[in-house]
Amino acid sequence: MSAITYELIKTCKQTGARLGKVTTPHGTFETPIFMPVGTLATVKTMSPEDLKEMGADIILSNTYHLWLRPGEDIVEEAGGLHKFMNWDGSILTDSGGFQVFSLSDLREIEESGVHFRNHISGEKLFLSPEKAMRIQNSLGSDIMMAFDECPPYPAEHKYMKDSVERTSRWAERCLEAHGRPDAQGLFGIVQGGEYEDLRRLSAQDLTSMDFAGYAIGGLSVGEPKDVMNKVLDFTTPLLPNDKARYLMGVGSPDSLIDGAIRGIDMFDCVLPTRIARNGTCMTSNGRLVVRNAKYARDFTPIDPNCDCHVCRNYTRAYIRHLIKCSETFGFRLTTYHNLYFLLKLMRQVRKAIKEDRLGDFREEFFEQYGFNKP
Ligand code: PRF
Ligand code: ZN
Repeated sequence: MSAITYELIKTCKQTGARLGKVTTPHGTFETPIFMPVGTLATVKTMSPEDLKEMGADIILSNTYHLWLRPGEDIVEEAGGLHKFMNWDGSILTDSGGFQVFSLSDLREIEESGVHFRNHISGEKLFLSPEKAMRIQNSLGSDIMMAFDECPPYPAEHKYMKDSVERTSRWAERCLEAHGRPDAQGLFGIVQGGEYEDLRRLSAQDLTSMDFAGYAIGGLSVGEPKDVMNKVLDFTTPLLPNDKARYLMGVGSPDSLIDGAIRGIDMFDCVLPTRIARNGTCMTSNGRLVVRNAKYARDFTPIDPNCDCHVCRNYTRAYIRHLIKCSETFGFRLTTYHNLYFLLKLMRQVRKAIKEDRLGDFREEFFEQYGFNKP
């Protein structure tokens, strides 16, 4: 019995989007779903109680960061990541592959793994498929990710082909090294950039191996939105219908809707939490930069159409004041609202799939958010 199961409940007659149910050792949730990012075993400024209250079922954390600080041995000694951070919902951990490539400038890829430098201390480090599995086994996440390479955009076809083939060999080694397959699920990651033949090759390689689910990596790395949508158009049909599909690092409202329409079930992104700490809010009428001077005397909520705790109790003027003064409570308020906004958007997407009207919902949402404006 796999640690992770996916059940397809229905597909939207208007768009083909999937409504599903994922079960992990820490619960069951409906998909499509958005996963808040808790890189260092905390979703910055949020308590696990906040996350529960806003309706989060699963959060993401990072192998790379927890390996460096505090060290996976300490997390394991605490009884695993769930106990360590007091979160009893589901947890997905990224493998460290992407973080090595995005955070470290000095790196050397070889068949065995990647040599690179610690982005804080400069110390020499080495990460491999086996090490990434061992660390994630110690963390005890519900869903672990295979150790992959995410090449930059654009990358030449030849480079991408070699990379995809190496990622497939690494994927096999990950399955081999996974120590707790009945307690933790392992997802494979399809790469291949914008090249259809390489996405096909990667998907064929990985779906011939027994992963608990499949991610699409290497997107949202600087390519235009229509390139991402085209890649999804030809990649998701290559993945099995009876396993979850996860689009890595994507979290803008338009991409969540357009990804769901293309058959994606799971998403994560630092966007809502990162822009929140910079004073930017997602609202039903588009982005609102609450730091702006024009909100100094605005005693209305961030989003009058939002029913979150923040919008029911605090004003733009107050939140602007806190953020201008770098008061941490201000970051907390904008973070809470932004996460609530995306989690609610996904609830609306699931409801629209149930009612076979996700296409109509997309039109209405885009119109109000301002995506349809020239
Ligand atoms: N691979 C891994 N993590 C990721 C990505 C990837 O390609 C991306 C790409 N957007 C985000 N996070 N392992
Ligand atoms: Zn709100």
